[in-house]
Amino acid sequence: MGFFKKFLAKVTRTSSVTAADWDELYSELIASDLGATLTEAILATAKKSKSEEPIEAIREALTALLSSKPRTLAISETGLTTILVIGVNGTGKTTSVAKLAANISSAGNRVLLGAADTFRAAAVEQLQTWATRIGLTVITGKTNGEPAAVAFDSATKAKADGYQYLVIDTAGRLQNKADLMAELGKIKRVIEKVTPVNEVLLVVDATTGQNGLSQAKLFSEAVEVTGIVLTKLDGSARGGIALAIEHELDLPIKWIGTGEAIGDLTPFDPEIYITGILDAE
Ligand SMILES: Nc1nc2c(ncn2[C@@H]2O[C@H](COP(=O)(O)OP(=O)(O)O)[C@@H](O)[C@H]2O)c(=O)[nH]1
Ligand SMILES: [Mg+2]
Repeated sequence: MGFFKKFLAKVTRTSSVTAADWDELYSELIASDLGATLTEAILATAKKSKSEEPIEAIREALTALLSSKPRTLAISETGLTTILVIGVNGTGKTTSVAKLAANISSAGNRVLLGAADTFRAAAVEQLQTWATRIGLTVITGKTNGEPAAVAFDSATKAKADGYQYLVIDTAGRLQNKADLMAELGKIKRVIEKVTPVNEVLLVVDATTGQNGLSQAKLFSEAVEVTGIVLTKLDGSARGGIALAIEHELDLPIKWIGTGEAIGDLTPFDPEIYITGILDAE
């Protein structure tokens, strides 16, 4: 991060910005996974305001690009909050389900887990291992069984036993994209026969850059996504993808993943994020 650092240092030191400086900034922004459209919009703002306070102007321009939708988890009126976690394979769904459940349960809530990725036995085992460590119960089904059946069983159990939260893990791969999207729609409808789905969190791997943006588009066309969990921001990711997703899809990033451990999940704080991008404090 800190895409603007060199540029801003130059702008503050000298009164003139050369064409080469703009080119350099352009390349920096593109390399940060912001995408061309967003990069051009930000540059236009920066160019207009170079004689004033460039940092503040850019900070405002960046803030305006973020979604204004709520970032805190929706809370159910029925007493049971249900969270469906979706996304492409390997993005960090199962890990994020465990991290999120640990976070919610350590705040004093009763949390039930649903292992609706029935396509790989390893996925169920992975969630069970996490659940044992954090002391939670997981509802599972047969390998290659109906994911929607596991979702239904989880919802029924959560409601009957007075749980406050239900977090459901799903599969990221099926025969094809259409099948996956149809399956996710079915899972959601089946849960809704028992209890409302309050959050559909899409997990996006920040290291996949602009590809993460395409995934977010695809999933949000199929299901009503309510928020993003942006994982692997501890790696080589440049983090610009967060801004691109927020701006282009108006989807709020609710959580960020910053490592493989159970505690490596933090609520997304736009101010800290933008300060990180500007690296100006
Ligand atoms: N560095 C890092 N690794 C992560 C993060 N989230 C998940 N992972 C790793 O990414 C890999 C895939 O995660 P998994 O939860 O199995 O993904 P799924 O296929 O979407 O369920 C695992 O090795 C995780 O430990 C993160 O925030 N940072
Ligand atoms: Mg998984």
